[in-house]
Amino acid sequence: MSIYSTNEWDPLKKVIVGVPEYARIPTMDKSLRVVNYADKKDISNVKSGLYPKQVVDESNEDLDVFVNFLKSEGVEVRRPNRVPTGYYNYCPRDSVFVYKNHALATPMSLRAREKEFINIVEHLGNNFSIADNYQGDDIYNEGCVGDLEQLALNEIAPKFDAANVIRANDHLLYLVSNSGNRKGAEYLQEFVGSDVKVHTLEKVYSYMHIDSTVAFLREGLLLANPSRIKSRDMLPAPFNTWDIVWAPEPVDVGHYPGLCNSSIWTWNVNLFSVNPNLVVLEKHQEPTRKALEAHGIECAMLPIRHARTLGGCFHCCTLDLVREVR
Ligand code: ABU
Repeated sequence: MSIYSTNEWDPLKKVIVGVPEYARIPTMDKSLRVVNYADKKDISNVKSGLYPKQVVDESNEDLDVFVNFLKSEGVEVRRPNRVPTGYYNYCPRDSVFVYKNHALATPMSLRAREKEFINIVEHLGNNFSIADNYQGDDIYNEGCVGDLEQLALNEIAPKFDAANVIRANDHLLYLVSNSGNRKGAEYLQEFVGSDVKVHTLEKVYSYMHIDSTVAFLREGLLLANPSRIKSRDMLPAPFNTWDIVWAPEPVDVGHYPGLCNSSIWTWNVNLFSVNPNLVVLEKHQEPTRKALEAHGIECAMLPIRHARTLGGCFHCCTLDLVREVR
């Protein structure tokens, strides 16, 4: 089977691990302005262009350690093409949604990322489709700049990054935020069909992606970011009856000066499950390790120095292709 995965925790058999070469911050356009920088009134000091060589070299060192660990666990590892691209090939999670044996290149929120899937497509099997991606400028809401109550994407067409979604078999959790609108959730619901339910999480975190807010650890157990999920009632059913590990404050390992693409919660909530009893966690996150071990989850503590610089820890920089069929 070339791809098959329906949740975030079944035993991992095959995965794509991102690459840092040619990672860049694109030149400012309307999409980047509202999706990535809605919180900044003044963007005159936002850099664009390639990330520094030090970031690329150190990320390669760390990802090599991660890849070797996965291989030692019997996982087949694939990598994106190491070629120039509009944004990067570091987070394959963001561009392609895998469910059962289907892969969908989602209608990504940033223009510079619309074609990113091309650099992993050879690993996605035959059941691969590309969502129509609306091109009009009127999808972007400039009113969101400086106003967290407004989101970056107008509801005139589906737009979402694949990392706005996490999977729990017949139930998917979709974050409505700057990188995914409600129309995107409706599109996803049609894509997965009526046997599966797409639940939306709203007014929780307006910035990017769900995987620093909630992580599914196994059936009935999730890790939640207490700075965003203030009580279990904020989660839709069935997740509001699951056991919850409240993520401890992360240990902030910092970022490259002037380059930071994610919140501190990337360090711990953005972990990656190898199986229901083993996750990969950033090596300084001892408080989170203790919290997970209390639930019988072992943690492989690995380095990933530029998780905040590049905007992704172990969940973001992977895309699970095959998890063992239950
Ligand atoms: N790409 C996930 C980053 C989310 C965050 O900033 O918390």
